[in-house]
Amino acid sequence: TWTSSMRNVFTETSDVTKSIVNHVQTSLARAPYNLDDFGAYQAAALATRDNLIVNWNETQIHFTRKQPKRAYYLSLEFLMGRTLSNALLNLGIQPQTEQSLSSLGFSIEDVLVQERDAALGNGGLGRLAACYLDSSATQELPVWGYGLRYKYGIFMQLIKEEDGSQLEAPDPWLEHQNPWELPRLDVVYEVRFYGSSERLNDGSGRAVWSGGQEVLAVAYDVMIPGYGTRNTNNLRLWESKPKRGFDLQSFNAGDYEHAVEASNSAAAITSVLYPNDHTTFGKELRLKQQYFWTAASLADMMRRFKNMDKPINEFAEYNAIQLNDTHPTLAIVELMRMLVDEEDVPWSQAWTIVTNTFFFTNHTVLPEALEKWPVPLMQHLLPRHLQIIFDIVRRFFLSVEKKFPGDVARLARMSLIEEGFPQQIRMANLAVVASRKVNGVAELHSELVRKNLFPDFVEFFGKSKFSNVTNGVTPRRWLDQCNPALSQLITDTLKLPRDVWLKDLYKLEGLLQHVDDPKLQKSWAAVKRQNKERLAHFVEQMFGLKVDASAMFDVQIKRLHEYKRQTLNILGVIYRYLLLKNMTPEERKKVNKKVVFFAGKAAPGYYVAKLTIRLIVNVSRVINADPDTNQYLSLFFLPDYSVSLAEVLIPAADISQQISTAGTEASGTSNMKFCLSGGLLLGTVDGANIEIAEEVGEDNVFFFGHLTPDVDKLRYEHTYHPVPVEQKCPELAKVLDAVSSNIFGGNGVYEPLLNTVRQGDYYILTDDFDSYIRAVEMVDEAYQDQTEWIKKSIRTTAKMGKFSSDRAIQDYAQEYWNIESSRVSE
Ligand code: DL6
Repeated sequence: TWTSSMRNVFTETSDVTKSIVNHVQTSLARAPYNLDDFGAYQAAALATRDNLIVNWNETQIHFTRKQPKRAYYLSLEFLMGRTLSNALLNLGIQPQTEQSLSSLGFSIEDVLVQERDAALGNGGLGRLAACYLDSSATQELPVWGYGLRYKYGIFMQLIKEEDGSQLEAPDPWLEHQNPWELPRLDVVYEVRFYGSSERLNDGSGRAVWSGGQEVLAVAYDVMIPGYGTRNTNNLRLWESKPKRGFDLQSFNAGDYEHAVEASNSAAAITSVLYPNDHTTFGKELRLKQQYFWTAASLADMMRRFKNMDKPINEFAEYNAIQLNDTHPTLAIVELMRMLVDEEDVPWSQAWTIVTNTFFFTNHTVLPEALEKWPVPLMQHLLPRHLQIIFDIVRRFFLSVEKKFPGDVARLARMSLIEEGFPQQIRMANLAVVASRKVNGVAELHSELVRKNLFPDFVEFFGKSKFSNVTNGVTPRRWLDQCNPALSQLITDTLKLPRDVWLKDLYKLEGLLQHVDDPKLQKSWAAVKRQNKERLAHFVEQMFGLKVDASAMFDVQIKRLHEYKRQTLNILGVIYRYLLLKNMTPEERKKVNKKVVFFAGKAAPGYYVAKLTIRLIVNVSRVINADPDTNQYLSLFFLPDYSVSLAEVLIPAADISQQISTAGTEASGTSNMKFCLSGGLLLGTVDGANIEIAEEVGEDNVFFFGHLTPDVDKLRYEHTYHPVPVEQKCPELAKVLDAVSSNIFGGNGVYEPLLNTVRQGDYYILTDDFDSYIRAVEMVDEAYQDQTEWIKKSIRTTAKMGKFSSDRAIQDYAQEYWNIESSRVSE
């Protein structure tokens, strides 16, 4: 198999042991007989890393020699999670490491959980970037990621004992040395901020930007191993550093504060990840982060390109840059600056290069996420870039005017500058104008991007510039690693080596011919049960409460947001609880037992989302303590949601809730992960749910709710012809009243949350509640017939081929970037 042909530094168990012991004694300077689980993790990580480094080096040499076209994935977020188990899997040395650790007296499970998640992301967008890196390496594509090395990742979420609300604490994930990165102190670029920009007025369009603050960007390389290949790609993360340690003059004058000011301000740039997804705040530090990262990344790409000795006008033939949302849009302006000011390329030629290099992915249609930057802030921080933006605007206006003469309203809509006080730069418009292609992340979303977000641009540039790449997830982490028992069962059933179907996920379809096999059904159910027991055990340890693994496990895990409608779910749980309370003990016995799980973080400033968490926690406290009902319904909010927690929750779910208001969830990716582990989908006709249903068949999903085209009309009615909730949806009104009546405590604290439903109801809960409750009932009914349920579960997993990130990354590679795979020789 491929594992034996890989030229790892070591492949034999005895070599692994030697390497681990060696690292204990040298790198860790510890005695092997006095080692705890954390030390064992560190040593195993270092031993594994030795393999990665060799492959990573070979890969860099291979591509430097070969000089192919490369693609760069620019993302402010990479939500990587843990690395050790993934590296062991991809290197093919998991069994040897397990044996070796066991011979040293450690269990691999205990060792793996010692690793802290690398949580440099908020949610879907960042985790997608991580899946794409895994797939790019696995597909042997020359792709690098570029991001920031935040000192603090996404905050740790604590739940306050007194009132159940969310508390945020910092995530100092680099506290212990991070074995997965290689500091490249030799790869350093200077990045300028502020100062002034003087146009040369020599007809060249060039300018000189000088003065201001200069900081250093230092590279840290994170190795990204492909599965079943030596190819090991690079994720380069930048850390900011002061150019000079401190100001000696101030220091000597005794002004210590001033002496370290500049140094602190430089270090602050990469100190923390902004914890908001779907909202922008226009903060200077965030803009600094964006420019710092794009400038360093482009300087690095340019240096690599120049080493190839090709003429500058061939830049786009060797480089494709994917913009992960609008966050890296300044890269467009920076490349223009470099070409025009530094490389002396005439403007129109530079613009041709730029517009052939960039590709732009939109990840949300929510208006509050569309980035805009105030012109005065840009003028202050990046004066040369503002000039370039205005130059782009001028030329773009001329071309629009030429095509649609006199259409002033259209010009205003399409402008990169929004009028107002202050004027604002519309980053999405800039990204669209300068990119070769623009895509959404699921069919419906891409349609909304064309129709609602950028219709004028579609008319102007033509339809072919706007297309779709449906998201995907890596089956290595999201099936094999997190659900090893199911992976083994699939391998046994398909009678195919694991590495074959894990690299060609369409092979899962082979499960369909065994759906009716009672033996498979039994084993499939047993795997799910085992995963549920693992989760039950985890929850029991955390809460000290028994969890019944024979009950249905119903899971909703994602960022807290009104559009994702965790509120609908919790109101549905309360509805169920009230029903149960009103039943006789005999009636209750007929009810489907259910355990509901929630997890997710709310942006620290998002009041309503935080109230939702508080409500869920307090409802859970009441429900779980109610002896009348708690055998039939229990509820848990698991704090501090992370990639690692998802890896425990997803394999254990019988059903997941994907219940966003139609037309609001661009794609969703947890829906794919649940289905891959055979968890059925209860959801709205939204995002990638639609394509999942197309694949698995509508009989195997539980859809409810209004469709996208209804939503605007309903919102209009809510505003202009409001009907009280008591009249429109009496069942929901009772639930809201129950919360108001204080049975879950709070003394009125939830009123602002309840009022989002009672008044305005932007996310149409009052319109969808009845159909949601009916869908939940249908789920209950379906669960009673366990054989049919298991068949649905097998069919669901079988049809997940399309949702591998390998497919998605090949779409980008072929349709967008035009890059080719190249295997590093064994
Ligand atoms: O494309 C990845 C992911 C989608 O699956 C989610 O549906 C979408 O909400 C999420 N978008 C963001 C928005 N961030 N910004 N800007 O995370 O992207």
